[in-house]
Amino acid sequence: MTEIVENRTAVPQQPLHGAEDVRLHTARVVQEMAVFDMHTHLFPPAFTELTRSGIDDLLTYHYLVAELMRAVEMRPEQFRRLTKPAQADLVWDALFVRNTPLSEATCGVVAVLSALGLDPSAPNLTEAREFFRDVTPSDHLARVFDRARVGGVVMTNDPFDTREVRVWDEGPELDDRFHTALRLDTLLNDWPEGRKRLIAAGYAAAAEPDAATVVQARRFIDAWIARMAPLYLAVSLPDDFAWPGDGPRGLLIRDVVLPACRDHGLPFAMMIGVRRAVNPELHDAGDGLGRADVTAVQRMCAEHPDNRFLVTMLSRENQHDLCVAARKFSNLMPFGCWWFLNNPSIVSEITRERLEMLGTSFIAQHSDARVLEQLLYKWPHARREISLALADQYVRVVENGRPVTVAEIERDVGRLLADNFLQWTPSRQSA
Ligand code: HDL
Ligand code: ZN
Repeated sequence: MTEIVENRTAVPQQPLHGAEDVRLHTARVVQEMAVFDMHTHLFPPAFTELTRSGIDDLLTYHYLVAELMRAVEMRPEQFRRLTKPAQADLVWDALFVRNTPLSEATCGVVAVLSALGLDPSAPNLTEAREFFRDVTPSDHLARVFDRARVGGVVMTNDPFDTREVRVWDEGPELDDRFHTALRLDTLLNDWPEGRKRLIAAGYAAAAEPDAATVVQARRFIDAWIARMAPLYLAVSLPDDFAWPGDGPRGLLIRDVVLPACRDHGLPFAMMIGVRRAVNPELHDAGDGLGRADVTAVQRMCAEHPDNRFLVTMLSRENQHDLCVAARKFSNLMPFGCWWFLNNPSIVSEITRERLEMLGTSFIAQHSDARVLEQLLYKWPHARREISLALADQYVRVVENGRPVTVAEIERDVGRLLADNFLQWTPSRQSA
């Protein structure tokens, strides 16, 4: 990853005085910059049943399932009883043939098919299925990463997911483009289940976490850090998340997770504002959001100055709050336009207010991709909005009387799309 950071310094200084030049070079640099995608649900082929790729996975993405349920007379349970190809055929017909693919998720699939040279106006999936049947997984993966200009991705690794544990038990062949993140939702948000899993894994745990449980939970986390060398520890948190928090979650974060992060030099990523299972019938597609209380983030940053916090919030109404909180705490790094915010209109708004309040000290985006080929739309769509927002800000600087150089644009874009995250990871910390 270092080579991605060092290449930028080779570019000669070219003071840009005119708005048109600034816009041209900003667009070029943003398009060409290799990104480090710091939150995804992607896995390399070695993770077998966890990997998602191809037209059937693209079309059964839970974003599209939610949209399908609005377009057809069908209960989610009926849909789930269909085979995956049958589900994909139904989604294609309902959302792409009998409706115009106007939503971000459907328009994204159109972009993916076009990027792969497939017909996004096809009446069925025959052509797409033939294409994906003939690809060589490793070549295809390399081609997608290269075309999306993704230098590396961070997975979401759940030590409470039996499929994931099985892969690690088999000693998977790792791929240096895929990095790990230790996801702790079950431990922190569902203590009865987390306790059960800790005990099943050989770690004693009391019904209400006590001092002995804290030691065991820390042993569990240390063991997984040793096993997967994560770049950060992560948790998604509900919109009513409070800090200091009572109950198991507050105690485990304070006495287990934050000390572990400090001892291992790892950031703690909090993804705040999700309201799980708003419509349980929709399964993965059934989650919603709520406006969260950003003072919880402020208190954590204030109480734990030696911890570094990566934070993304799910409510559009929390974005300005998060920018202001980041101005108060240098150990707080806002990241991404998460989930329901990953739409061009909102990515534009969030990026602009972040530039105005934080300069380049934030992580502009993560893809959250679950299916490999989604990189071919999530990043182009984000790059476009980031580029337009950044160019407008540079034009303001130039119109106020200070030229910008190409080297500065490259440095700034590198920070927003890769370096602000990489500088927080252990390897960079030790460098
Ligand atoms: O909790 C998360 O990491 C979220 O990103 C969920 O996985 C969500 O379902 C999602 O895919 N959002 O894009
Ligand atoms: Zn995610």
